[in-house]
Amino acid sequence: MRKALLLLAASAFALSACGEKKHDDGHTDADHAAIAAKEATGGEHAGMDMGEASHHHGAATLKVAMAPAGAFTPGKPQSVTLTLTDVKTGAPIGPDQLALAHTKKLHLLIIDESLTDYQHIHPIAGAKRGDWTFSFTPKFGRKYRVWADSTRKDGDQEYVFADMIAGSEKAPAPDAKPVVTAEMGGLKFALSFAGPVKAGEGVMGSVAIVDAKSGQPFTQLQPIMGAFGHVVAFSRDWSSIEHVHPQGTEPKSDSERSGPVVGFHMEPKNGGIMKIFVQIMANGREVIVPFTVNVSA
Ligand SMILES: [Cu+2]
Repeated sequence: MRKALLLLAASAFALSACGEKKHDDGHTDADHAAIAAKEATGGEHAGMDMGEASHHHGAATLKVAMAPAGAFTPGKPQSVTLTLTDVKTGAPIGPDQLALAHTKKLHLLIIDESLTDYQHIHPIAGAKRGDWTFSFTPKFGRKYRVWADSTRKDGDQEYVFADMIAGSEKAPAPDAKPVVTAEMGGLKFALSFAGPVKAGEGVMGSVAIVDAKSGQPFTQLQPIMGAFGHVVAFSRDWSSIEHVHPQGTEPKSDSERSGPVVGFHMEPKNGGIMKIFVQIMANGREVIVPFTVNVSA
């Protein structure tokens, strides 16, 4: 029951040139492994202080820290080692101690301070227990927050974060202009809610998808990470990630298709601007659609 309610979120590379990225399977692990392997041989540790103390979301039992192999350059991949430990004992946490959630053991939801450069990455467990590696390409030379989403085999789903400094640039405030429609990857998306979007109140949201050319409802959504759509939301103060629960049945096989609506349920914690990212797979392409809504206090 719990598993069906696990949030999973949008995918990586929200702001690559056209806001979408072609994937064969929706994951970038192979890329990460290749880059990590390459950099492991020639990379120098710049000794930069990138990680910050983890903060806990609810009763978190995990702690993350980030150690990039060197300084970040916007637009260039950098290898990062994430350390996952038990917050009380400091013991390293490896993949055998984590449960699969949406086909992965560890999901990273990464967002810059302006809440525009959203990336969803799956790190690879390293040789040393507790080490996980991934490649990160910041769009901006500024501060990012890395939310690690995992579920201990003997525990509940947890989000813990650490910040990653990709440069000294100051981030602008998140754009407050509401955005509820988008056109990407040959599809048009329209976000709506069944009621008012208020802090502390649950609400059903849905994203209706039509073919951009024909205007016909799009019913060929492909499974991605064990669902037909993943939604993640961040509040303006950068302090929280919202638990968003997908609605509808999950695919049993890769050949299943769905559409034209991706439904979800959420309960915003804070009033103000909220950025919502919806990830879908269509025509073999992964698309991340950004929306902006105003949450009343
Ligand atoms: Cu993930």
